[in-house]
Parts: sequence; structure tokens; C-alpha cells
Amino acid sequence: MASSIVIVGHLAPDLDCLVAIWILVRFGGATAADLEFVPAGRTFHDQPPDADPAIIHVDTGGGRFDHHHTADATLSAAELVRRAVVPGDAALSRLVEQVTRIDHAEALQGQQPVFFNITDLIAGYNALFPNKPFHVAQAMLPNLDAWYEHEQRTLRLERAFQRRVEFQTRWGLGIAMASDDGGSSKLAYRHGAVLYAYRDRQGFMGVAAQHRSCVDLEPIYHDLKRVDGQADWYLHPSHRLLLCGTPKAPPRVPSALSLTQLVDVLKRR
Ligand SMILES: [Mn+2]
Repeated sequence: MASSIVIVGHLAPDLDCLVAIWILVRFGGATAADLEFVPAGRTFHDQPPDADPAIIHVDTGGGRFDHHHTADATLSAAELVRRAVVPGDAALSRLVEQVTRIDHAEALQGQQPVFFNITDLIAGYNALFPNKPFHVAQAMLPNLDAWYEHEQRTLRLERAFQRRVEFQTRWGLGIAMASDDGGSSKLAYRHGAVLYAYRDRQGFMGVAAQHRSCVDLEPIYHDLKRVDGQADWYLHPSHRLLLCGTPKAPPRVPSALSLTQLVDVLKRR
């Protein structure tokens, strides 16, 4: 796309509108596009929405990237842009699927999440910059980059989880996995693990027990002190978490064990 592209969204842009803009900017080559905002439903200078290929309307105007002509709950402006620009990106599909659901959930009462969420964040930006929708968009683009990165990481973890090792412990099923990103307790517990161990790209390792279990990792901690004495193992006060290095707290000395050796320690108890 040429740099003379204009992307037109609606005033007080919402998540759907912002994600549609973000896809065009980040994936559609519209990096230098001008952003314009019109009252929802209207078009730029009241021209037909798709008359000029260099003026792209999203979530407003009734054109090809506006979904308000239909009540189809699987459609959103972001989804229409995604299908047209990057239909084959799995992480983006996941992100946009959630955007579509959020866009349609807004009309429903009593289904809002309990905690502060991305819709609240956007509402905050619109409150900070009520007459500057461009500022809202500029502030949100990096947040959407981060969300996309999160979805990519989740997909990588799911792929790595398929190569997991399952083993028996005295407490029940153990699951071990190694991946660039470490492990996913969510995936392990969903799969029925009571104990789960992981190793990441930097050699950071950890063992965690499901929080409803009666596992006490203190004996394992002492075993590790014996076989991996130099390493900086940390036993969490809950006794359900045993860590040797996390991004929050890199280890002074990393573990010398392989994941298989760690699993052997866990199996022996
Ligand atoms: Mn929408």
C-alpha cells in the first residue's frame, strides 16, 4: 500500500475498530497511513465508503470492513479486515476471535469480566483523550502488539506441550516439558497433572504442584540440594513451587540437571 492511505474509524474508537486499524497498519503495509475518525456509521467527507481504494473505512460507513449491516455474531470489523489481509495467521485468528466475541458481548448485560480488562483500558484512553481519537489509537497499537506476542507464545507452548513427557509420581500424574518459553501450568493441570516440571531456553527450571493437591515439595527440595547442590533452587513458602530461575529472578547459579534428570528426582520420591 502507498503512504497516501487513509484509514477511517469511528470517534471514541472501541476495541474492534482499533484492532481493525492495527491489522491494516501492522500486517497490511499501511504503516504510514493517516488515521481519520468520523461519527460511527458515517464516512469520510460523506463519500461512499469504498469509492476510493486509498480510503479504507473500518467499523463504520457500511462498506466492506463494516459489519453493522448484519447481526452475524461471528463478524466484526477486525474479522473482516483479517480475512482480507492475513487470513492464514493462527495467532491473529485467536486474537481476532476474542475481539469479535468482546464486540458482540458488549450488547449483553451481566457478562462482563470481573477484573479490569482491555475494554476498560480503551475506555480509560477515551476518557483521557475525549477529542483525540488519534491519541487513543497511537496508545493502543503497542498494546495490541503485546497481545499478539502473547497469542504467539501461547501457540508455541501448545506445540511444545504435544512433546511432553508423562510420568508417575507418588502423588499422581507428572508432566514435564521443555520449550523456549518454559512450561504452561494451565496446560499441564488441564491435562490432569498433579505435578509438573519444565525447562526453558535459558535453562531455567521449575516444579509446581496443583494448588488443590496435598503435595509438599520440601523433600524434593532437599533431594535437589544433594544432587544439584550448586544450583540456586528456591522453595516457595507454599511448598508447592520449586524454582531455579525465572524471568523475575534469574538464578545466581543455574541448574546442572537436564529435564530427564529432574524427572528422575521427582519419580524417586
Ligand atoms: Mn464492531
